[in-house]
Amino acid sequence: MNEKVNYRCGYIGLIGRPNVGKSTLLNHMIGQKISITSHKPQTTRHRILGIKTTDEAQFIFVDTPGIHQGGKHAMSRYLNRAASSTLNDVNVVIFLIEAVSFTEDDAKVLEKIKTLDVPVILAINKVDRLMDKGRLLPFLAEMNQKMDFVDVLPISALKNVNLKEIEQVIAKHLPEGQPFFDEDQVTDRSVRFLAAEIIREKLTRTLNQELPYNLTVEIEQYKPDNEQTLIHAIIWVERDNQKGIVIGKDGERLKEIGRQSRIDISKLIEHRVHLELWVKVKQGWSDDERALHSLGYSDDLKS
Ligand SMILES: Nc1nc2c(ncn2[C@@H]2O[C@H](COP(=O)(O)OP(=O)(O)OP(=O)(O)O)[C@@H](O)[C@H]2O)c(=O)[nH]1
Ligand SMILES: [Mg+2]
Repeated sequence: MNEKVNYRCGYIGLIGRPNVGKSTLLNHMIGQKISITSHKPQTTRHRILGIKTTDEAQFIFVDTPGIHQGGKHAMSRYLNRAASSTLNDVNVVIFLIEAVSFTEDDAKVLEKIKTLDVPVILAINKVDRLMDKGRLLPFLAEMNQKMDFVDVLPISALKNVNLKEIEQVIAKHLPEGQPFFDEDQVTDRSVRFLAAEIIREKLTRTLNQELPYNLTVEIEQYKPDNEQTLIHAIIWVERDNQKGIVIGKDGERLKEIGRQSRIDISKLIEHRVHLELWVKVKQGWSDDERALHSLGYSDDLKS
């Protein structure tokens, strides 16, 4: 491969409290759905890379779980750890907050960011929801006092506002270097991992309140052949009554979750999918370090 002149390449950490729109931003920067999203906090559970390659630079975005307070629970600790450890491995940080509020959780995240020695861009997301645009200017001024950000940009990840601009700002701060990944590679994760995440997204969006936090998805079998890809997935819940809720009356809810998942997985792998879902109970899995590990919640970056 020819050496590219003046090329830039580096890692950009998307950091912020739960639900500010980190995964939405990753997907919209890449122009492809890689990381799952929902209106519930703590949707993202793993670090995941989204890679965008242009003629000038390769942007390697690192989506992270939302950093939050508390965290005695094993899953909660795992999420904070996964996000915080990312901070040490990136060249640029995008600190996401929402227009126009700065919460206690945001302050906690800022504390962590302040200890770093990398350029930090503050992105004030969801400006599309802001009815009174006049509130933005004083908020920007207030945020500018918090830290010496290399730039502060109001954005809407969902409506693609200022995303080109933020890309230009990031590019200026990436180190010079050759691309790490092939130009057509968009993520570091396997399709098997992405399939499990798609199923978890449908569950998270469908089920109410606490239930999404009590479940995880494990792909037991993933077998592509000429006709179709056969996927067997287990949805692990914590209690018997949760199993009933996921399955729904006459199995209708599970059927619908399966239908939506199959469509999205099929689109992703561009192949017909035969999907079978099983719901099983593993008591207390989310507060048990060993169970977490065996279900793929370990601190390394394997997919
Ligand atoms: N109106 C509006 N909604 C947005 C915007 N960006 C994200 N959202 C919504 O905010 C919710 C949370 O988005 P996510 O991208 O899942 O947030 P996250 O920061 O990744 O959350 P965790 O993974 O839980 O930490 C979803 O319902 C998104 O559709 C935006 O620019 N405008
Ligand atoms: Mg997320």
